[in-house]
Amino acid sequence: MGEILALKAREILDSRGYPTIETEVMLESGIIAKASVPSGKSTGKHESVELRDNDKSRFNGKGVLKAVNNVNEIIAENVIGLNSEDQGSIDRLMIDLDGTDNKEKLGANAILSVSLAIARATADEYGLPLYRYIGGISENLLPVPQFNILNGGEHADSGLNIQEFLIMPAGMHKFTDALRAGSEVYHKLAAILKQDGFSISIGDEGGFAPRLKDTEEALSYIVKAISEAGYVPGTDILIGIDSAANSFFNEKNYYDFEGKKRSAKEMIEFYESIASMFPVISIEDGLAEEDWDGWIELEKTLGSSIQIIGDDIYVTNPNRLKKGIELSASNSILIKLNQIGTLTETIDTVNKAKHAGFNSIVSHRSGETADTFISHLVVGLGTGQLKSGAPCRVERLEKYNELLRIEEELGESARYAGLSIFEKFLKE
Ligand code: 2PG
Ligand code: MG
Repeated sequence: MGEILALKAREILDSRGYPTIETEVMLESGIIAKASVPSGKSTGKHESVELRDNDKSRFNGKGVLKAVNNVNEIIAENVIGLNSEDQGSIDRLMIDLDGTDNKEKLGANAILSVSLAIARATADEYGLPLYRYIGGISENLLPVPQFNILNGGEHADSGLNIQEFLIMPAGMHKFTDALRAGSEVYHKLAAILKQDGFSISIGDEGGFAPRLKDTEEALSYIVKAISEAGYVPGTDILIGIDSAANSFFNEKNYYDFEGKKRSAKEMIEFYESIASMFPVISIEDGLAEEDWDGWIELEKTLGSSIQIIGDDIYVTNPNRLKKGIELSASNSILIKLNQIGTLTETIDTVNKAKHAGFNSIVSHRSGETADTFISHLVVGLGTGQLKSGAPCRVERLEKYNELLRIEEELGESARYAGLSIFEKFLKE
């Protein structure tokens, strides 16, 4: 039962048209499952290494044939014959085979593609949906989606410093209704922007990328779109941002934000002011990845009423999260499988976060494939929030559509995380 017979990796293209890796695993029973890995653009310095060929004659250096080869030769040789149910020991074996702290030898992309394909094959072997295999019989929590409807930063040429403007239909009663609300607001926003003469071309994650003046103007448009779509901002639909502040943090230690040089303190004051004007309840990467003192201050100032999410600062790494917990540097963490590189380590990080009372937000990357692993992961781990871009572009929608299927399958037992996930921030 569950013996791994073969591994086969290949190079495919992601949503930006750049190479990434897909791996197929075959079990003795004849079950074949595959998984592919996404790729970030605004990456954290401490992420595990995405191994690229750097051979300028192919895909301008972005090929992943070395990673493919590492699966087909090195990993296959060591994993074939093992029992696929032993996820933890197989992941550990790959970490040891790599032997580096950041998976730079085999590539986190190579390792993760195997880790995820093995989990998926094992779920199939048991005849279980993947979320059920990951989470067991008690996990039935559908996440609040974070829809990125306006794109800026490194994901678009809108000129906006903030990378992502997110709407979160937490006030709905079902995931299905949340997806509908997201779509309705998204299309309403398109209509309003168009009417005001702005472009409705889209960025990497499917959100619009109009040349708006600044954060305040962007948030005003979003609030207007929510209301005009028939929803109540701050009650039905909450707002979040991902500043991805590394992208405007200057090596001279200041934030080059909206035409002004700002200290961490001034950035925090800025966040306070937008949170007082708009129903902003979630701020991701408000400060840069190494600005620990700034983060501590941010959490101290806003952490009781705002979900303060660390992405680039933690890179889904249990050790960096441990430091964040000890220092009280935030109250939440973004979870990206490919930042750390195995399913086991990702689950470990989520468990540590849960234990510390942190919210965990499972996330896509800006370069995606059609793989829906994260939809199953978020239900399996019951974290209650998923960020997967706009309700547009099929690589984003596949994640949301898979959640519709899961909600349907769970039937009466499905629960929607809804406002409960934000309760601790709302009661202030
Ligand atoms: C982020 C992500 C996903 P990227 O910063 O949260 O939205 O972007 O994948 O480019 O790191
Ligand atoms: Mg981010």
